[in-house]
Amino acid sequence: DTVSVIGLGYIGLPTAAFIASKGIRVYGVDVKQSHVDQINRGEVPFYEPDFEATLAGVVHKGNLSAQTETPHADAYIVAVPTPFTDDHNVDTKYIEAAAKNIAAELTGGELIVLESTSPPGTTEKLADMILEQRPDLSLEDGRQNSVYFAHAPERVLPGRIMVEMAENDRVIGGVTPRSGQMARDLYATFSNGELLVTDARTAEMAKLTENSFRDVNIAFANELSIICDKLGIDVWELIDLANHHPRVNILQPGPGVGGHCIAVDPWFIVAAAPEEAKLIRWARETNDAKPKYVINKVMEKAERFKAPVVAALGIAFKPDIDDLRESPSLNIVKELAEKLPDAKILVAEPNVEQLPEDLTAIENIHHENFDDAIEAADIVLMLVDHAPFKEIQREQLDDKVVIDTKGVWR
Ligand code: SAJ
Repeated sequence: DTVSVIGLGYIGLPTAAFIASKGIRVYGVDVKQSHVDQINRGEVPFYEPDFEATLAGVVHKGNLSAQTETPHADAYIVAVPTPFTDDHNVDTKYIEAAAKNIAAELTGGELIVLESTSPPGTTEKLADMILEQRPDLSLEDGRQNSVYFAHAPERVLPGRIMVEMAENDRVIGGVTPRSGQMARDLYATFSNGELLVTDARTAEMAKLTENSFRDVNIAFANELSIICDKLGIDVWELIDLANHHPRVNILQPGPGVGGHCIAVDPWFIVAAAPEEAKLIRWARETNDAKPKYVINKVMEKAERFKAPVVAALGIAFKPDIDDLRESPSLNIVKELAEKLPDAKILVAEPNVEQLPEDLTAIENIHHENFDDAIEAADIVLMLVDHAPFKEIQREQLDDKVVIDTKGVWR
């Protein structure tokens, strides 16, 4: 049996490597030639702890290879981005492109699994797209010309992919009963988790629900942090205390919610049921408003300095990763530089060698190691609780104005 994984990003590539590690021949497909070349050399094009050895192993054994053309395979896994448009609707252009390429290869009997996070109904739409191009194929179970569609949303946490890819339970939704079973068999090759089979729409909604749950809980924490600021209460201590209750588990406040999932997926629910999804929308807006609150706080403190030096600690979207995409901290730093043209912003991000170009292009932003940045600073702004920042000594902060969005120095 052969498997083709379409889209070799944070999710597609580890999935391809895990399946290949079970001795199944996997063809990875990606639009980016440089990405394909890198993978064929056994190199991981992004940072993920402990993944490099697994990838190199399956590539050198010949079980995984990458290419830009979609080949014929017995099963396809589609793991392409599903970004949202300006009006918060899903943009399915990458799914459409994958559908077109897969459709041309099908002969009947194949399984096509959508892994990309998608609004309810997308897997059925993918099936429609393919059948439109290939009216000779059928969606009915058990015919010679049948093709089978399922949704199996990924749930791995970047940074813990090697563990979670193998151990997480998976929700698997078939468009038909047989397709759900076939997808379950495919995932059973590499997953030790429970494989829970349902229909495709429920599986799509389950993924959106999980990330919305987290978003709503973080919004609760972020709102609490603003309330506590006003009331002069330490929100970190408060949450710690409340979480001792056996049925309370509040997440942590911060400078906002970033990444490509939690800040996106709830919008798919809102778009599907705009009248009904009130709390989910409000939570999203609460988290999106948090960076503004942090910026205002810095501006307020900066008033007493003529040309303040601000040490901004961390611009990744969460701790101990190098991923700067959709990062609230990065946006805070950018906007501060613009709003405080006389200030000098010293950005410390130990997980990257260079700041991204859109930051280096700004005159009053400089990359600095965190000790020197703090030393030179009037205002120390803690944005991401990276492990090395936890080693910073209290004495280094004497005489500084400290704004700690992560409760590192409570
Ligand atoms: N954050 C907080 N407070 C917290 C936890 C997180 O402010 O207590 C912030 C982070 O700093 C970050 C954002 O939320 O900016 C998202 O980080 P995250 O660690 O919660 O999640 P992601 O985006 O890395 O991964 C999530 C995971 N989903 C859930 O935990 C329900 C992961 O399992 C999913 O696979 C992933 O989304 C995805 O791809 O959907």
